[in-house]
Amino acid sequence: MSKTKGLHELYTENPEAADEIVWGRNVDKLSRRGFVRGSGLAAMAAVLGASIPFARFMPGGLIPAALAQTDESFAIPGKSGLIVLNDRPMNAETPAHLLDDPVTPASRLFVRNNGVPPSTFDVDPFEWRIQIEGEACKQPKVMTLGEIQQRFKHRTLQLQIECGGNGRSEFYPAAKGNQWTTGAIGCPNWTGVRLRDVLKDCGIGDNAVYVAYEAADTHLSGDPTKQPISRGVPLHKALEDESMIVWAMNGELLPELHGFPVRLLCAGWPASVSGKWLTRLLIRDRVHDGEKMTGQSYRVPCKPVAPGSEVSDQDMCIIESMPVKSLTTYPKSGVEITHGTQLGVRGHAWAGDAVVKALHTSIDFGATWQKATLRKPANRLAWQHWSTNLAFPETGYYEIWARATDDDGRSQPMVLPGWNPRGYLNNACHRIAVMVTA
Ligand SMILES: Nc1nc2c(c(=O)[nH]1)N[C@H]1C(S)=C(S)[C@@H](COP(=O)(O)O)O[C@H]1N2
Ligand SMILES: [Mo]
Repeated sequence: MSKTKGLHELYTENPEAADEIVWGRNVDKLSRRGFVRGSGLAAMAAVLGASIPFARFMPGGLIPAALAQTDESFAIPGKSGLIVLNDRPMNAETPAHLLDDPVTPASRLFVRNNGVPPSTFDVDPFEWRIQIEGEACKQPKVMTLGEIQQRFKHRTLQLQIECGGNGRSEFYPAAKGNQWTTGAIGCPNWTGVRLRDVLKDCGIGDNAVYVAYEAADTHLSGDPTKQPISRGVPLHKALEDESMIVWAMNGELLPELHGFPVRLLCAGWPASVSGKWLTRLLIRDRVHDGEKMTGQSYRVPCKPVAPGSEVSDQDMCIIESMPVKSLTTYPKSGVEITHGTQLGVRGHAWAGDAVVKALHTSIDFGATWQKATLRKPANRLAWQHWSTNLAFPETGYYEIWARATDDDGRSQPMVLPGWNPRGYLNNACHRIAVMVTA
């Protein structure tokens, strides 16, 4: 498995050629319908160490999940088992099987920084100041976090947070940016106050359109006139019950990496709208134009485009709700079971602003699907837990595919959704490998 990275590159460049190179160049490696056949199939089975009972349904150009996942981990203070994708800025994701907890512990929440985090470990949280102003703010104010905590009602909600680029690594042609696989998602409990309560206290003008944040982190270049990121949401999203200013995660003060002493949380949208180390809130009379709001950042083509297309800035639209998605968090991909035993399988599903209505699994590469048990969310915008028991007809290599459907009838694509230049919104079915032995 030391060649795993090479395998990804190979498949990203040209999945069909990769099948030929990896599984054998000659013979009928692919049938006309694009399934792996003949000596190619034999080579794949040899590497996996088992036959593949549902090979007839297995699409070509697909790295078996058993080979697609690595286990490298690096040490980040307060984290365990995360995979580091970049160390400046710090970006680290969580392997799927480490996201098994119903409520994500701080030690297993992914980290995404765009700049250099401020050093906040010795600040007094009560004295931290947030400026509230902007063209559409009637009474601009400066409030300390202490004041906010005293004046407004506290609430605790479980809210999902997912990077807009989660899943980017699978797009072809490849998109630049952190090569997230599936681990830039988590769903901790957050404690704070409603963003709405604070905004209303400062007077929301009739001309208000957008609410934006600025923060205390600094630009990678060291240039003090540049901000690493400053994004926002339309007024209606900012005013939702679940949009919060938070200072605690899972009952403890926010970890430094996650925005200590205070951050925004607007769940269900790309997590880039949830500003960490919050210093300023702007009630704006126009769509916010801060760093990473404009150009191609956190935007997708307004109309679908062919893979690899160049899209001009004016044809790119800001991403709002994240799409329906799910993960299998137990068992870990690569699990071995003996033939005849049932396998208990579970995970989470979420759907941006929507609710997940059904979760199906398949053990035959998507030819047939079985309905799993799906629980209601702890509250709106929390992920939902699903579970099921699966039986396997004979020994061999299987993949479990999980597919969620939201209350609008939209479901996850089996392989890849619409290509876009920056590689956002990949909500393809998560796949795990299972080996059934005699
Ligand atoms: N101030 C600030 N806020 C930020 C960021 C940042 O770099 N600086 N990154 C954003 C992005 S792109 C994501 S995905 C989330 C990640 O949150 P986490 O690191 O707490 O998991 O924070 C968002 N808020
Ligand atoms: Mo992100």
